[in-house]
Amino acid sequence: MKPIIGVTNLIDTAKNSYWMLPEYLEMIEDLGGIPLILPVLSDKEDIAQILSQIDGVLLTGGQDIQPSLYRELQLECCGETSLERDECECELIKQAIAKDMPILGICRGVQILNTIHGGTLYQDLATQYHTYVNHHMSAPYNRYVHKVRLDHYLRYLLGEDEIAVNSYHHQAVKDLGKGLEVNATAEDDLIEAIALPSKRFVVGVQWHPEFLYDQDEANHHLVHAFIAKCKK
Ligand SMILES: [Mn+2]
Repeated sequence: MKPIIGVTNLIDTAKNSYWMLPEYLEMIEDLGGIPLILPVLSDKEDIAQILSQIDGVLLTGGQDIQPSLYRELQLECCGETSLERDECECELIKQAIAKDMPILGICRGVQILNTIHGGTLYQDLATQYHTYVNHHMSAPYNRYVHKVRLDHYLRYLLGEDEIAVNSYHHQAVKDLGKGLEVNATAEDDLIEAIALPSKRFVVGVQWHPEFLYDQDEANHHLVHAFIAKCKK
């Protein structure tokens, strides 16, 4: 049986609609899982029941995290937020971690994993983190724009000290949350991946493996390892 991977829904507030980027789903299908787009739920017991039907969680990109969740006021430079999505994902992640379910967070996914553990975010790199590194590339996204140095679990998993990645984010981890380890840093020392070492597989990456896995061994291996951990 293939593992079923719950994929957090994308929300278009302006159009009042839910949507999905096919690359996330294709990546899971190509690497041995069955993707299932998760509804945006608010009831804790409903979330528990949904989690009992899936084997892993993929946290997708999207809106900025509401800064009040990391004890900051929302600055002008912060982008659009979705409290509906934040609240659902916080509960979903807490419950998934409690049952040691594998989680892979991408982009916003690494940011919410850090927030849940008490960490903070840069609300906008352009104004708060002056750097020569391009973290906000334009399409196509299957190109490499900066390198990351790997550490701890990711270095062990990928067997590399350094890999090249794409980069499309205007926010990033600032102060690391409790219990987390930094697993990758960019050339400008920005945190690019985190993991929760006390669990089987809770990893968040700031880059976008869904645009790289089919051309790049490291990202292929990362996502394949996540899906393999989701098998019962
Ligand atoms: Mn980056």
